[in-house]
Amino acid sequence: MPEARTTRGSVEDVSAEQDFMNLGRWLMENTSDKELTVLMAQLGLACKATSRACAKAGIAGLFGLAGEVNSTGDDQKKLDVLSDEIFVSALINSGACAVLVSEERDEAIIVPEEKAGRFCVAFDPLDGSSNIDCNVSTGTIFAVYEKLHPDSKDSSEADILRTGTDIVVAGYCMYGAATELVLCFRSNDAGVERFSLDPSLGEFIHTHTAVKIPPGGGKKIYSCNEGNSCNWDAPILDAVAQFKAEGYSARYVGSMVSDVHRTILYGGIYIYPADKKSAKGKLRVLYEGFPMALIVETAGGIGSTGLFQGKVQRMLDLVPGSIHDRCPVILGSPRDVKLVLSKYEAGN
Ligand code: AHM
Ligand code: MG
Repeated sequence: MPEARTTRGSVEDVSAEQDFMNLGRWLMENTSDKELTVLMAQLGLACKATSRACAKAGIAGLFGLAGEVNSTGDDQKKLDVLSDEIFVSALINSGACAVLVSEERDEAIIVPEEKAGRFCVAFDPLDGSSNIDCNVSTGTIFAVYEKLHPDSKDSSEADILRTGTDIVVAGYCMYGAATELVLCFRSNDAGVERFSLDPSLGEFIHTHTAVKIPPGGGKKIYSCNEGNSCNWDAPILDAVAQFKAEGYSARYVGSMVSDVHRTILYGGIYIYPADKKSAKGKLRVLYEGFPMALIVETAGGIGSTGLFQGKVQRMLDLVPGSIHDRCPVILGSPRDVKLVLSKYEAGN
């Protein structure tokens, strides 16, 4: 008699290890907008290509300067330029984009009519450039908007110079020990979604849904470049002094994606304030401040500018004056952001 074969379970019993919820499948199940699905798939592809470029940079001779200066006056690295080209190509060829803003380009790209779609994307293709050459985590940050008049053939910077509350999808991809993509669809009830790149499959696999900052604020961590403290205003100095007095740990990678990712997962606060030298701070509104603020708010946190242009402001309510405009950034758990904001109130 042949041995009885193991009875297989039903389709529903297939374990998560065999049932891959990859990015493509997740998008198809979670948005009915085909054009947006194609766009997000192309963004995912560009993230994978950038991850690959970062991973093989040493071997391929991709460390070092490209010899140019970008839109905000920083020296461009070879990987800055390469990742910019990867994202621009993927997005234009998606057929879903009308306007593109990249940190690495002075001007917005208005996509030619024959390839244009309904969406506008602002992105920093490889944020944390100072960390590239020593193999410390970097990331991509992006914000997707729908055109003001989706049916119109005309597109301009005005389609993207809007408040952060108009963002349709915000996301970032971290090129760290693992490559992780984090997405936040404004209209999706699920909230902040995490995907990890499985290098052997070459696919982003969905790992966590509705990610939230730990209740109560999580670990006591403050994250800022304290080397700038001699130029900070009194409320930021007071708040950081209080964090230290209360036994907080300092953690600062110097890559916004890594520092914000840790803040969401562990708790605490990330600060890049305005200071005496930079009245608007360092970080860019459209492709650094806004997408991170939307993700942090959706995860239950707060994204503020602190005192900026005469008032304490919710970051997402800003209207950028130009595509590379900057703003101060104070984001993280309500416990810690409220402490900073209380210092501004006390100073009034
Ligand atoms: P970049 O876009 O030129 O890479 O600058 C943005 C980065 C952020 O990732 C990071 O939070 C910040 O700059 C670090 O700045 P600093 O080196 O002044 O601490
Ligand atoms: Mg950058």
